[in-house]
Amino acid sequence: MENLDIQAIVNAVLKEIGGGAKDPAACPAAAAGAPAAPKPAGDDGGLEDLGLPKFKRYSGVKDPKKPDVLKEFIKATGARLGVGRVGPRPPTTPYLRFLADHSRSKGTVFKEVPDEWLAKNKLKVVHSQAGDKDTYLTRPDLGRKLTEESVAELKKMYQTPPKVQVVLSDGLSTDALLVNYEEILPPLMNGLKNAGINAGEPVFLRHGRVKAEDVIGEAVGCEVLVLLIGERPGLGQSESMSCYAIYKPSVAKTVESDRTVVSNIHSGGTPPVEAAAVIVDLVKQMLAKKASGIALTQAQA
Ligand code: B12
Repeated sequence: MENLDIQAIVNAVLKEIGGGAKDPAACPAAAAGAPAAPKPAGDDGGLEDLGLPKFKRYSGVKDPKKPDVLKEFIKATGARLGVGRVGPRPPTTPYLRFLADHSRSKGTVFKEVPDEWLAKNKLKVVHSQAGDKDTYLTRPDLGRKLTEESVAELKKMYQTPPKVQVVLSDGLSTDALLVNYEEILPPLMNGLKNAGINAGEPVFLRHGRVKAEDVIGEAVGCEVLVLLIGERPGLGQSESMSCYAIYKPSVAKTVESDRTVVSNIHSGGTPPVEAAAVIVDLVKQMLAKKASGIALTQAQA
């Protein structure tokens, strides 16, 4: 079948879906105060992007007993509440949204941080022992170690150890780094500078896991290591970043409870600019108390 024929059929179906509920009372989404099902973008286009914020609050419950309560529930969370059903199946809009979110999550895990982006941002690159994405995903242990060359390079680069070292890593979400970078890194580095804290040039760790920060910290010899890494994506949030900070990182001595986590950094959670301020304050606390993780919490009590 010709492409044009297929497009004509798709457009006819989309028109049908979009033109369905003319009476607002007959449209459960409108009744719950949530946006109605997406309309076709036009004769030459398909559906609007179902990842748009307006479709996150979709309600498909027919004749809700308490529309106000339902509206509040839906407003309170990004979880897929009250999407409705058509017989035993989910309705088309939430089903397509699920597929869209799922592919976005898969995409961000498998995507590589482009070399051009690293060059543009003048980031020095170090490598974990996971040589490619497949190895990274199937061998978490290799993501926690650095190649010998990278360790040697770090030792050479930081012969005079900085007080603080910032490391960026793709982790489980490349988009988390690409999307949040410009709003988190400059304010973080400026904040450290303004606080009179000597920070080394940030480096990028490809295919990194959290524990690799111990290896890098030891090689650099810094007092505090701040790792900004892509979080495992969820079905609704694929651009979230975490900060795992540690005082005096050491491969042999560091335990998980020594790490302090600032999670959920993205525009819909803790905005990256705000997170930068939180991290600067955290670093100050770590340097003052000479501790991180649970030891820091105890020292602050
Ligand atoms: C996956 C996950 C886990 C997995 C980690 C397994 C794994 N190998 O991936 C499991 C189920 C084991 C886990 C356990 C815990 N987790 Co958890 N976890 C997550 C999650 C969903 C994603 C983390 C991620 O993407 N990391 C990035 C990838 C690249 O890291 P990784 O190297 O592959 O894996 C390491 C990290 O995930 C790290 N890690 C995971 N959770 C935590 C929690 C703490 C406090 C620390 C220090 C490290 C840590 O441990 C892994 C091994 O080194 C986040 C939610 C989020 N939005 O970030 C919560 C999250 C980080 N976890 C949290 C908590 C509280 C815990 C536990 C303390 C729960 C408990 N009471 O036992 C434990 C502590 C585990 C630890 N390492 O010390 C909180 C941290 C809150 C905070 N700010 O302190 C988060 C933010 C969830 C939440 N919203 O409450 N977790």
